[in-house]
Amino acid sequence: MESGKKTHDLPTSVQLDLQTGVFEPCAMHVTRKVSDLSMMFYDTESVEKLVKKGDPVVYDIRHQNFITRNSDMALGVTVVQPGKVGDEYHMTKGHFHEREDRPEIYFCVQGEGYLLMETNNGDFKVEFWRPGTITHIPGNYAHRVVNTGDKPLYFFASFNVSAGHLYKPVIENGFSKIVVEREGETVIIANPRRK
Ligand code: S6P
Ligand code: ZN
Repeated sequence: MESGKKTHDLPTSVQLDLQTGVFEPCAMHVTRKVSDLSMMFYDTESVEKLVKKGDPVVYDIRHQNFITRNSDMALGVTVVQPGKVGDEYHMTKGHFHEREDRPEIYFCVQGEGYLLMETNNGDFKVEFWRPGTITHIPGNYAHRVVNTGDKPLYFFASFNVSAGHLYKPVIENGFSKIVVEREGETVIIANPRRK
């Protein structure tokens, strides 16, 4: 995720399109498809089918770092497309920060869904998200966003680059709960991948 090494000692702005979640200038843009999240969704058969059928986009991330001589703020905007893999809603990979003293602010701009958060000793928290919900995520909570709506969900993130991203524990264990559609209802259930 490292990008934008040059310094920003003078004030700098980017311009966000509030409808689409695209901002410019932008140093880093990554698209994650179903195949990039193959270890995240519990229904591996549905993952395989979707990958064969064209590997749809799950979300786009845009990051811009603002490195100065003595600080390292960054912003990210993530647009999660509506959709499901099997009965599990589209979601971000989710990660811990490498540094527990580096929290993050998330701001839901469009769409609706859930923010899942969990510590490495299993303290699980969930926030229902709608436009305007702003959440402070303490540095020791892994965080994942789930889009349960029928439109793109996008959110703004503010964090320090030095926070780092730790994906391995989430790849190996997932979150303790997942968000699925059952009998037409959105429900949060225990993750079947966890023993
Ligand atoms: C960075 C911040 C977000 C995510 C982005 C994608 O600390 O939490 O910008 O990078 O939402 O999620 P993930 O889990 O694929 O990095
Ligand atoms: Zn983060």
